[in-house]
Amino acid sequence: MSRICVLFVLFAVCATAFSQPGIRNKRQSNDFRNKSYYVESLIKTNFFNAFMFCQRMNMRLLSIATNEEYDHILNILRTQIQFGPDSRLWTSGNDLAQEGKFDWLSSGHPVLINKWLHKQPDNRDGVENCVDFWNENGVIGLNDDHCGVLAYFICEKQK
Ligand SMILES: [Ca+2]
Ligand SMILES: [Ca+2]
Repeated sequence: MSRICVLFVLFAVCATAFSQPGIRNKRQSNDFRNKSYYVESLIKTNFFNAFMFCQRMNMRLLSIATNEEYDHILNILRTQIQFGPDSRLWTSGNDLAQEGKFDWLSSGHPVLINKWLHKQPDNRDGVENCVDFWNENGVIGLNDDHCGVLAYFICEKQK
C-alpha cells in the first residue's frame, strides 16, 4: 500500500514538473527590442541546414544589426547555454557573393558591426565564407568559418 502511495506521489510530482509550459520557451526565447530569438544549443548542423531550419519555423537565421544586439546575443551565449571552448554558433553572415565583403543573408544588409576575433576574418585555406560565433580559448567573438562546419545556431523573428 505504501509503495503505491510513493509511486503516486512521484507521478504527481513529475506530472507537475513536466506540464509547466514556458520552461523550455523561457530558456530559448530571448526578446530584444523588436526581435525574438530561438536558440538551438542541442543540435549542431551546417550553415545551410541552419538557414533552412529557421525558414521552416517561419523565422530566419540570425542577423545582427547593432552592437547592442550583438551584446544581447553574447549574453545569451555566456549565461543561458553551454558555450565552452571551441563551441560554434551560426549567424547568417557570409561572404559567399563576394570574397571579403560580408553580408547578412537573412536581412540582405552588410555586416556593419566589428566584433571579429583577433586575426579574423582570415578566410583560412581560402574556404571560410560563413560567419559564426566562436569560443576561441575562452574568448567569444565572430569568425569566418567553413560553411560545412557543424555548429549551433540562432533563429530570429520580427515581433
Ligand atoms: Ca571568405
Ligand atoms: Ca576564420
